[in-house]
Amino acid sequence: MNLIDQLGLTLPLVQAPMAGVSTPALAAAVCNAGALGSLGLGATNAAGARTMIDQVRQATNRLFNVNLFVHRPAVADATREQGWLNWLGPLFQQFGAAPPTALREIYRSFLDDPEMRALLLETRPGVISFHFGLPDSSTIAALKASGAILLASATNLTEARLAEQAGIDGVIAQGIEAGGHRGVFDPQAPDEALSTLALTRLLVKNTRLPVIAAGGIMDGAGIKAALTLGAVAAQLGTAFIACPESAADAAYRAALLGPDADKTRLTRLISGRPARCLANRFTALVTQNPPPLPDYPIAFDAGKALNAAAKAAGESGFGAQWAGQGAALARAMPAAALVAALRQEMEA
Ligand code: FMN
Repeated sequence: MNLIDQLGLTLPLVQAPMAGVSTPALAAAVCNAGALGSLGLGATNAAGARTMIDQVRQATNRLFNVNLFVHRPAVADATREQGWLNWLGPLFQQFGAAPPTALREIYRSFLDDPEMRALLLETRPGVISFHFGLPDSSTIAALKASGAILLASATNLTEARLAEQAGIDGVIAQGIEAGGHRGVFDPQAPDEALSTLALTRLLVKNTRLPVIAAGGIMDGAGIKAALTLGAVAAQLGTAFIACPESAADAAYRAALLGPDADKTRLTRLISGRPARCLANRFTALVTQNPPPLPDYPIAFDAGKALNAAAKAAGESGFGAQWAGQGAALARAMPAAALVAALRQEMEA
């Protein structure tokens, strides 16, 4: 059976997991509309994940996807962290606030989270996807034995081959156009910055895995293009941010639907890892000669604190407003209506 039939989809569409933005209500609405809804569990702990999984199950009987961050666990470095806080200090002052006195690793990698592993084996979500890397072979074997279909993001052929060798069932070809964090396994390695088009084709031709194309796809025409390239489905993130079911705040929605949404930037400054964001005051700091950043997600602790201070002073330009290159095509409509519109566009 092919992956789409295994997933029980009536439309080759995955709503991207979006930690902090996707919600159980969004995932359930997408599942009930015939596509694959996803929960982003990367920035939560096992207790938070349990609640979210329960909420999806109360709202749909269909399969859904849960997503984990599998990055190299952060290494604390007090000198870098203090240097970064010192550099951000004047910005905090501008908003009448003081920077935090220390930074924390605000969430754990799945590599370092046995409670999350146990929760997944207990609650048995039907689909589990990985971002930033792969779990160890015993965890992959245990999750597969629990019945889960496993997916992993890849940004180049090497990462896709590692996923294939590890026994992953499908690969998400994440192009440079994509909103949010790049799934690169090693953020210090040179980045080929492959487009969704080139990457999808590379993975279709050079792996045996079903490929799900992701990055810059906003409508039925984009999904059809991905299928023409040989993908079995498309994964859309930015397209779902303006849905009322998402957790995006008012400023994020306004920026996404505003006149400058065609301007996005890939930056490490917000979290410590490369991620695509709407151009804003935070992404503009790159021209100010920033010092070395703390490890991901320790740097994100500072980024979130700066955004909170700015927001409290009425400035929304420091938000992590992740968005892909197609952001200006975003539509503000309920998720079920958006999935129906995508279906209609694909059939046109
Ligand atoms: N991918 C993940 O695997 N896990 C995440 O938690 C995650 N969070 C994201 C949050 C936002 C707001 C966005 C826009 C993307 C996120 N991504 C995440 C990346 C998506 O999986 C996907 O690669 C991307 O949305 C595709 O590009 P598009 O946004 O142009 O559709």
